[in-house]
Amino acid sequence: MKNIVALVAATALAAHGSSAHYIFQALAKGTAKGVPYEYVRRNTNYNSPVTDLSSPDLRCNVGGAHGGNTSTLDLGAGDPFTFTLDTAVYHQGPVSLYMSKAPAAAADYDGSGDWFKINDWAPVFNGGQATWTLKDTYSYTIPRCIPSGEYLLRIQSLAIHNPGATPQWYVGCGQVRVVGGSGSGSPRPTVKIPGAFKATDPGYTANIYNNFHSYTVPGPSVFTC
Ligand SMILES: [Cu+2]
Repeated sequence: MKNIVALVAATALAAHGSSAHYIFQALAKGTAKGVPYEYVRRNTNYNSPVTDLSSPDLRCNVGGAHGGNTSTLDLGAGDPFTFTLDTAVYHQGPVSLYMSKAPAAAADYDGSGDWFKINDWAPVFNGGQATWTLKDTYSYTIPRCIPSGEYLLRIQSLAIHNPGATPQWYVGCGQVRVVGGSGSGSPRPTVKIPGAFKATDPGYTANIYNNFHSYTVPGPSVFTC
């Protein structure tokens, strides 16, 4: 068993050094794949992860603090949307969706306000095996009850494939204008980013190769209408 664990770890390290990582590049309405960087802020760190839990880059990736050349996508409350990557996510770990309402235009917002979570793709445990949702597209819907307005719509892959090493965050932010929202209140619970994720979070320190039978995705609980 030890040898299998060592082999898995070595394979993960090899993959890490030799092949491309992945970038959340596109956002579109429905299940379309979208155009890279039309509605997703362009990052400047190629496909490298963010690893510093105290960095503002955790919000929208390196280079994603503002949306100068990024358009804002109109979505109705309740509409489906899809994020597409250049390469499918292949590091094990949860994928999560967050939103944060901009004070005015999404393009001008740095994401320093309140964030709420709208979905987790957590592992499914079956017969002692964990299955992660590792894909090149992630589709979900805008909650019907949130206030109309402009938001950052953030997707995150937390890579915990290499226990003992620093986990990696692959993140991207789309800019959306939500119309027809029925909610006038503020979705809860909210967190700040950075700040939402701690080095002591069980979902951050988990060893997915050793006695892995349950998992708690880092961050706040998922907001539902
Ligand atoms: Cu990697």
